[in-house]
Amino acid sequence: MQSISPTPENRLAERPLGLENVTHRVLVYTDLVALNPNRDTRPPARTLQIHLTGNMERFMWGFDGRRFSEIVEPIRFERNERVRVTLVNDTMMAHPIHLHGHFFELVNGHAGHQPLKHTVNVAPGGRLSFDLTADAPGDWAFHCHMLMHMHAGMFNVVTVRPLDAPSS
Ligand SMILES: [Cu+2]
Repeated sequence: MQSISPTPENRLAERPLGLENVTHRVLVYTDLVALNPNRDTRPPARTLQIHLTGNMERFMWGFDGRRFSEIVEPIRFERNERVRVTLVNDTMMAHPIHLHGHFFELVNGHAGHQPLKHTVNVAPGGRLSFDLTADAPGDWAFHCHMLMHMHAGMFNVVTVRPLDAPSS
């Protein structure tokens, strides 16, 4: 592991890299409030933690210490289950993590009006959570949107099953 962050922490209220010292106003994630109430009011039935990992020297990136070519299992969700997913960025780079097929709610302190996102930028040494209702059956890409990171391994498949259940 290269340049590992010792204690990832919630950095949603901090300005992103490069905008720390500008004089104009900078919106941060804790400023975002959904205009409409969140549709799924169920508390998460389970939690899932995923580490964003890398080796800057070898330019390898991945989830939980493995790049995609080494990952044997997709990330599985039961259809319509409600899960709180925590992303822990163990690296010293930002990773904009993107989930296809769904909008998730960023847990940013505005319960009931959590902002809907499909991509969230995880600050270096940052950790954050989103609440996901896995309401889109199928197989979906889940990856860093820095395409060089994706190609270097920070990618996995999200599988939502069953395919044929009636949606609730
Ligand atoms: Cu990345």
